[in-house]
Amino acid sequence: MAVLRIVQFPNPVLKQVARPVETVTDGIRALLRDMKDTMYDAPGIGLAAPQIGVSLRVIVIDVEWRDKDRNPRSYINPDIVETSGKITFDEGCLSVPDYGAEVVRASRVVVRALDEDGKPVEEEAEGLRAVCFQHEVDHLNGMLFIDRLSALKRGLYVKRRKKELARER
Ligand code: K1U
Ligand code: ZN
Repeated sequence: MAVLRIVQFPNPVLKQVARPVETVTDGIRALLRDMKDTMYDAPGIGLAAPQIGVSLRVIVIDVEWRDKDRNPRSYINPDIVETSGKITFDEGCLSVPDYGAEVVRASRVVVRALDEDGKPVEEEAEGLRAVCFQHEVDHLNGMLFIDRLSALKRGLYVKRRKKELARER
């Protein structure tokens, strides 16, 4: 088991557009294993590779593990190919410490990706699972949930975070 350090805002890796995985190798499967360990340890319901400092298009998701058994799923090169509806959800982010805010997103998505064997998969998700897919795919595109807030709300968070970091130094 390997729990990795989660990078936090404003680390520049969180702003990068992550690179697609070309071949699903044992190295990628090992990365996904470590990402699952890290997600459960955090604890979180999803994690994207840039959050552990790896700029590759891979995510892991398990939105129900606190109520049910663990059922982690991995998605390599995920692409949201269809969206519909609207949902407002109070989001948090493991890379944006001590902050939560409401974000409006699609309530239903269809995602295409590769699985851990490199096989194409297509999945439809609704509700929290749909929100989580959008949040994680945003990470792969260098976007945080605070980038989806008003300039005022985002600005207030950024100011507070900068003060906290200055105090830690
Ligand atoms: O990507 C991340 O930063 C993980 C993030 C995912 C997420 C949260 C909320 C809405 C959409 C996506 C988290 O998991 S934050 C922690 C969290 O929400 C949670 C943790 C334990 C139990 C339940 C929720
Ligand atoms: Zn996040």
